[in-house]
Amino acid sequence: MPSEAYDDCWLRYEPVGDEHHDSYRTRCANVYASVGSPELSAVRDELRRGISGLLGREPHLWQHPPRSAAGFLAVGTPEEMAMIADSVSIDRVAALDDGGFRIRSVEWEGADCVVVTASTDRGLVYGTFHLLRLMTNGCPIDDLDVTEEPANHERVIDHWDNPFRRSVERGYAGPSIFDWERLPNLRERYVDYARLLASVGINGVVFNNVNTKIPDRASANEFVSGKAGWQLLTEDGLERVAALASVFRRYGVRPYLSVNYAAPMLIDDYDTADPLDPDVEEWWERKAEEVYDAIPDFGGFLVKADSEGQNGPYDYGRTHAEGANLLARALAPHGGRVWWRAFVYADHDDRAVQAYETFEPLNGEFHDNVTLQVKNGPVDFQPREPVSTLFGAMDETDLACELQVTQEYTGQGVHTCYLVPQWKEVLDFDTHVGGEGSPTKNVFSGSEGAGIAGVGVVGEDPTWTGNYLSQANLYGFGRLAWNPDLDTETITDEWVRGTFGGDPAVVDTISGILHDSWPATIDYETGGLGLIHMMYNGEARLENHYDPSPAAWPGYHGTSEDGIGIDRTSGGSGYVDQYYELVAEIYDDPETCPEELLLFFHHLPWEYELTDGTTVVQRLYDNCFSGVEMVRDLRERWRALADTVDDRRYRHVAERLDEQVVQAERWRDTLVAFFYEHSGIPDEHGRVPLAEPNRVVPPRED
Ligand code: GCV
Repeated sequence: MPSEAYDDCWLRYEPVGDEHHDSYRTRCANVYASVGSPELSAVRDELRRGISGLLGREPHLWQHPPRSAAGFLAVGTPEEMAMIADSVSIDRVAALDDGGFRIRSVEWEGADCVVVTASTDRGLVYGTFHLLRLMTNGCPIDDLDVTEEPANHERVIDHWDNPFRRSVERGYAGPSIFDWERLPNLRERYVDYARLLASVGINGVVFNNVNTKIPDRASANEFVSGKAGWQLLTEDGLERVAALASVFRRYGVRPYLSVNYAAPMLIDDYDTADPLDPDVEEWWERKAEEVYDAIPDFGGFLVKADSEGQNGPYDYGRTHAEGANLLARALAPHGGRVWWRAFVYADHDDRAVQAYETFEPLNGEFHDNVTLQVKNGPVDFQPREPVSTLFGAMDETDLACELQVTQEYTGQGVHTCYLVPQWKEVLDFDTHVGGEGSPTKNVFSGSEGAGIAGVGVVGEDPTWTGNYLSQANLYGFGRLAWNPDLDTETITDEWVRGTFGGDPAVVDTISGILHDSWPATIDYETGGLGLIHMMYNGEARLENHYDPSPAAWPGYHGTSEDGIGIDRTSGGSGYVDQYYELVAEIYDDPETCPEELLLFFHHLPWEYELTDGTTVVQRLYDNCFSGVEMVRDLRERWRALADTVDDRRYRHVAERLDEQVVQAERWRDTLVAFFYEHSGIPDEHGRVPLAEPNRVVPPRED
């Protein structure tokens, strides 16, 4: 454990086995690495740490090729290191995208070497982490010929951390790791966080919550008073941001801030923040200059506008494009970008239709340095939703896909719920924009201003994520943002080996647990047919999104005596028509709509027959029961690791799985009682209690 007693996650660098030890030692015990930039000092630090751990001996670091050694590792650009220019095609390296790298095993003047090269220093950071990952995973390195480039230009983590108060909205791993009171004093933990992010290719971090103004509602983890997010835009705030940025810069991670749309009023007492007001325009221009004077590599602003109580252009009767373009103009001279969130909804009967109705008419109206950031589904990070219709609708706008790494609706810091399979489903979904074979991932890869954003998960907890197994979600998010074509099995295997070592029984068991955890959660939290928001909401203080309470949100799942589900067909809310025609046709008909989304798109009678003849209500019962069985099984599988996983992590996960079983049973019992009460149809297998009140289940007090 590092000095501050928190986990190393997947960067444990445990000693490698005998199989590759000699070859790793020949090629990596001596390191000839370029010096100069902050990134290069990070490379050298990581090699020291990684190779010491893997080979049990600190490497020799050289500033010239170590001619006496039988082999060595060379890290640098061809321009700076002649030995590298001799070993790789310079043109090929020069053609790599920012962040891309090449790794080659070569013989140089009789020595067995590995070369890690790139056209940028950031690429050298990624290449170094990649090589260390290969060694961690026990891959041979005598014949390497790897070329990698990130598929997505921007790969950003959005913290919902409330500065100064150090609370984290929807965070389940303790207080924020960012200690703004003490900044510009730095902590070792910032370095280790930057290492974790860079090791999986993340290149941007938004330090503060999109809710920059504390909403009137005071929900569970955000009611401490104090300075607010917008105060980071002051001189004092920027000094602190600049200090934090200096750590992340070493790892190629650019800093961003969430800003409040009414910042001119909040900070400088302006009486308007109207995007068409020249004084407001000038204020933002000045502010952008101040920001870039303090932080030259600043990435840009993230904005939640006109949503859930945050200020926005609607306050002045302006559109979202007018609103975003104001900030874009201010940032453009500095190379900055506005990330404008599409999470806007109000009182529409069907919230799912609203983002499209708001933003599709603005397609083509945003400036080039605006990215529209769209949540993966049309509602809000539910265990399963269809893919947002906006991904098929904004061909003249740079888009980013927002995924939620923190498990707001999927069991928070307690439940094991591995989200990589969910994200793969989103990324591989065929939007049919431009014909068949147009997966979502193509919509935001390739273009300079597009990318992937993940809502952050880490906190001050020693585990970082509140549950050791949830670390896999942060890892998987980064790996998928880098390369959405990676398959789930590869990502899982890498994470387990880096985190728990290469014992085949451990790798198989933990990979299997992760693999089965998302389907289990869907089953016990929703019944598996596309229902959403079955959890507790209630009064704001208790809006915990954790406990089951289907009666609390009737409008979201359409439960009635005659059936269940929401009619979003052409004849219903019309949401389905926002998809491309071929997709719309499939979802519009209950006979062709995939079963897992059936009740998201259709309100169906309880006894509607599914393809295999089972009725809707019976399938809901069955899925709720099988979800719990699966969680029990996950717990048994974990228990089999009692003697192989270290005690601390074994007990931590075992306790959470015990609690997950209890919670899954609560979910099951609440949901099946609710289905029974409204349908009046008993479970064929007699498992559902026959009389339960229709009630809002209050959250547990503990
Ligand atoms: C940051 C949901 C969450 C809120 C979050 C919001 C958003 O409503 O419950 O906590 O606010 O999404 O994404 O802006």
